[in-house]
Amino acid sequence: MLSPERPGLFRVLCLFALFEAACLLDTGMLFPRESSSREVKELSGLWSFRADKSPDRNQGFDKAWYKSRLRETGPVIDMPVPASYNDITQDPTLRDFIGWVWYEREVVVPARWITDEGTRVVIRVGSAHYYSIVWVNGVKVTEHNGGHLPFEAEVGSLIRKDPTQPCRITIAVNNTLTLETLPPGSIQHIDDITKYPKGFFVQNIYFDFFNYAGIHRPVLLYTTPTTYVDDITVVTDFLDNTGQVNYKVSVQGATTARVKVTLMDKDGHCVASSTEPFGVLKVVDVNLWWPYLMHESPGYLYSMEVRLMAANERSTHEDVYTLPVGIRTVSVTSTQFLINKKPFYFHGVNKHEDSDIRGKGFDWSLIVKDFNLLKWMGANSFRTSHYPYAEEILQMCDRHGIVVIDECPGVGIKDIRSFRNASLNHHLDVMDELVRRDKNHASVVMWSVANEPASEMPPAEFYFKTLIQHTKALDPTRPVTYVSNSHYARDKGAPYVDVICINSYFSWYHDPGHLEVIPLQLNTQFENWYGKYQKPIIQSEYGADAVPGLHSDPPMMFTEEYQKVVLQSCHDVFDQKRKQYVIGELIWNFADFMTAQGITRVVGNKKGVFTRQRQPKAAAFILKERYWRLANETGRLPPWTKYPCSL
Ligand code: BDP
Repeated sequence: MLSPERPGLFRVLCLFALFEAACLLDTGMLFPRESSSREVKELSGLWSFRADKSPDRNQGFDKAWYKSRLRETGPVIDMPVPASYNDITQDPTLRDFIGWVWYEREVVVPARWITDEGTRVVIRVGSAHYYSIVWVNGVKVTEHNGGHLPFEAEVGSLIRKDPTQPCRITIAVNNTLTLETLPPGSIQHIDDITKYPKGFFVQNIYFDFFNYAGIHRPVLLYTTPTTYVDDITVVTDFLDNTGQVNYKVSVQGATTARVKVTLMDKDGHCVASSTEPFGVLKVVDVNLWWPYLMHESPGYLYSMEVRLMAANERSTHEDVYTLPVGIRTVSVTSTQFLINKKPFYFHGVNKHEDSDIRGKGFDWSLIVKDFNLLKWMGANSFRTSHYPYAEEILQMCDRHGIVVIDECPGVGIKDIRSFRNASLNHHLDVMDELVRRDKNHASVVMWSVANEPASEMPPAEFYFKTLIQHTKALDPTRPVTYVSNSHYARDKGAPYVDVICINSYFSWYHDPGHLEVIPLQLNTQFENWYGKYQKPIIQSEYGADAVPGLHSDPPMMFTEEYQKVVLQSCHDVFDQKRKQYVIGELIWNFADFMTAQGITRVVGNKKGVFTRQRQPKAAAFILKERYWRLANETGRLPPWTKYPCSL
């Protein structure tokens, strides 16, 4: 458990542990940023595309499609990157495709990248779902197991081999989920030819969102010098008015290099500096990073410029990387969640990366719209249900002060075979990748290792104990949780989490239509969990489906009125319990989203308070009123934000 009591010693220990943990990972995964020493070339746009519809989905490998231009090995179509491929065409077999798809793009690389041997050229894929293999000019450069997280490879030597040729990038992506993937799934072949066509198979999944696939986030080429800043780790603290930035810079490509670290405020003034690769920067009269609606200037970020100088016999290289840094602390007691030593109440949402046509494809317009809606409704937080979101989204959270519970793709761990070592090892690797990617975001205040696993099964105890301890060793500065919907007394992982997160759907999946049971059942739920574990509780999901435009009074399920009353009945109980140990409420869901087809889903899950096109349902106004009231009660707001109607 994180303790606020002995912050000084505790923080120093944490810092060393975090640096040790960072060393266990091979390399860093800094977000690619341009600087005087680094260039970035975005490869977003149209790529050539083909799904391998051969019966075993292996034709692409048998015929080595990566060796020549994709259009020379068969027909191709245009495919936007980033985007899920599923909803781009009118072809139902592509929407529901399972197996390998192939992407290809030729890139003209600046001549200097080729001629200058002192330049490292890296290809980086923001994420592709699920398993990816990357070739450059027919040579395999990397493969990656898992969606939602970035991967990269150095390609300089390959593009230098024949500078007269454009650089041809081929990426094969396979969306098949097995008992050992995260999320898990299983492939079921059905051989009964009296009922199913020959070769019929389905992908079974145990989670409630469409298994969108393809290259979901931007693909980039970027450069660094050959001696470069590979990773930076920061852990922040403060005492009275003085902020502390504990940092460590990892360098690759040289055994000796000089480092200059400069911390600048918003106006570009230097507030602290050092010439050591690790140490503590002290900031007098610190501007802390505060959540949205908790302070008049939320999301304050300093800039930490790391300048690296390395010399060899012939020349001097300089690498410059600038990291945004928010100075804040996070801690947990048995009844509170503290940010900067002050109680923080999560009034926010669960989201999905999901929209029409793009599926899970990265889209700035959608991201900015969603942030505007979050701020409009007075939400101060969200959970990245049920997988890590794009880094650009976390950067927005840092800047706007939106607090994040960062969840890994451990959703739908229901089959007992998914608790075996192979699954656990992969889950540990994914946590390594997630913490490595997101450790420096001020907005990220807690890790969630899973959503609604079968945590009552006997092997769940060892599984979650190992996973949570591993995550705490990776990052001792943040609390760790997983989201439960199992019975409080039988939940095997709860003793190991710092915060209890519970999902429940009273008068929906249980006692449908009986709104009157909500107060009693929700109250009992809280008392049971707190009584057994004495840990703070977040209602991490609650809600009801509403088909927009469906109305009834008295309220009936699936109408906007019913959704409203479910929310209001829960809010009454939250208001009693937040005076005790309930530290947050996150609505399920921010917006309607696509799911697999099934008899309980009407073209997707309709529990959004906004439609999939981001228009408000009646429930959005209920939440807006409530969240602004909570903010006015618990936060320190500037006059212009006091009344939402003035926005
Ligand atoms: C919860 C799941 C979430 C679902 C939601 C629902 O965590 O992924 O979409 O139920 O059924 O149990 O709407």
